[in-house]
Amino acid sequence: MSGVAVSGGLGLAGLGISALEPAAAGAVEGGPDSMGAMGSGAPMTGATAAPDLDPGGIAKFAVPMPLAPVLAPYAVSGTTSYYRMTMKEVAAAVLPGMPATTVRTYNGQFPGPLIRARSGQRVVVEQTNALGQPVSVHLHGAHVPESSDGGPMDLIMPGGKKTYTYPNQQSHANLWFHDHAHHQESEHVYRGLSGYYLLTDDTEQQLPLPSGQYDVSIALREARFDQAGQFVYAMDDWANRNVVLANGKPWPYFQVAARKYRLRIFNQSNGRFFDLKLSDGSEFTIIGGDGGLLAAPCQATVVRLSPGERADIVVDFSRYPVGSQVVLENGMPPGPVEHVGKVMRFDVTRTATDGSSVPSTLRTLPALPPATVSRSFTLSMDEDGRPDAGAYINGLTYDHDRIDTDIAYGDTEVWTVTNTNKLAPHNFHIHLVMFRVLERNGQPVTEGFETGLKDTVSILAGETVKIQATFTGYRGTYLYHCHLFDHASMGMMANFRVS
Ligand SMILES: [Cu+2]
Repeated sequence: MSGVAVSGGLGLAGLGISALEPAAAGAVEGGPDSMGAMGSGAPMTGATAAPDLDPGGIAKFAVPMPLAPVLAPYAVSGTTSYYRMTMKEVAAAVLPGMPATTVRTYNGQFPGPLIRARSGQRVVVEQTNALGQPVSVHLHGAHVPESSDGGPMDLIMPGGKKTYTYPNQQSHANLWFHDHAHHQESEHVYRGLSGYYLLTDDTEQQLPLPSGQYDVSIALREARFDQAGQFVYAMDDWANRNVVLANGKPWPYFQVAARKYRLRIFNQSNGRFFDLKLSDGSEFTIIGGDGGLLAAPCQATVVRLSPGERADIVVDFSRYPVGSQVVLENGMPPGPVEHVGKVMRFDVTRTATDGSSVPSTLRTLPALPPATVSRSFTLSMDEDGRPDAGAYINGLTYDHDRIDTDIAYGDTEVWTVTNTNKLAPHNFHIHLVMFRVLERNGQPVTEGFETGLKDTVSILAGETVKIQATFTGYRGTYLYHCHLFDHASMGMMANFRVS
């Protein structure tokens, strides 16, 4: 199967993942049989003494989805824009009718602010750590020097500052930034440390795609709350995070005009995959992924996003009469379908003119040079329920001092990456470079969502992907890892060195 079922079924049969099923009344769905365990068997519930908030107690489609707050530079000099952010804990109004939730944020925003950048124009961000823990800021999908990559040991200590420089010597892409402090990234991102970074260029700007108020960024994630409305965090807690947040609100609604919208969807979850579809099953147009626009748009009824991935889609709401409501749904387990099967709702409230269109050609992708090196990687984790479950790449947990893969500067390599687990889904993210997905399960990837530039690729239990990347631009030590933050924090991460 391809990574995205362009139409028809979700293609999960044979992958150890059953379809979403309604939960027993009042029960929190879980257990290894309910769906592909995201991890190590039995759900972990011991993180807090407070009982969980029943997701059914949170009204759906009751709060509006806010737009991502745009951060303005504090200075611009030549082609460089300067930003400042302070990482701090704040109380955010997340759950309607509940006490505020304590979250860890960039600049007090949950999720973090949105930076707009342009290819070839530098962005400099001074980050101040006003949290009580060490942090590291990684700009996901960015082509940057090692010193600004936000490595797991390149920490900003409490009270400290670090200035990150993003050269933006790459084409347009929907990037995002998040914490990457080793062993801490999972909890830090879960508690709120993520933000948006839209990089644009002339190629993208010249297209007549929906723009302005009709170009909307949506960050999705999962969460678990206690009855006081506070986050409950436990490592590898795949079975219990059954609340879906869009731009920081649970199952929000968003009012739209009956016309085309561009929706840039970010999966900022720790561990949740989404198979996104519209409740009436109708088609939308996929125009891009992690690394910007596809060469050509494709029609789809579902798009799969594993944690870290982005989808850029155009939905034409003109097909719905004013007064219609269409739900963005999720077809990917685990969890009770009445909760995790819903994401947000679009309410068509007005008409509007629409001068936008989706051209049949969006961009020219870089040619694939011949590869000179081939490597193989296995992703695995303990899924027998042991309490100290580990997660591995080629059988090893992450060691900051170990170079796992030595790469000659400029080389083009083909990496075959296999998820050897029986249940747990993984994905694969490489820092520094964008890659191309050549094959999935031995089948060439020739159409659809995964044909563009990628920095993260989903790999369900038993799946194998073959990807190709050219390692150029910067020398240094960078990471590749599973982007289920829990798994990365458990050790499914490794170093490569370009020299
Ligand atoms: Cu994983």
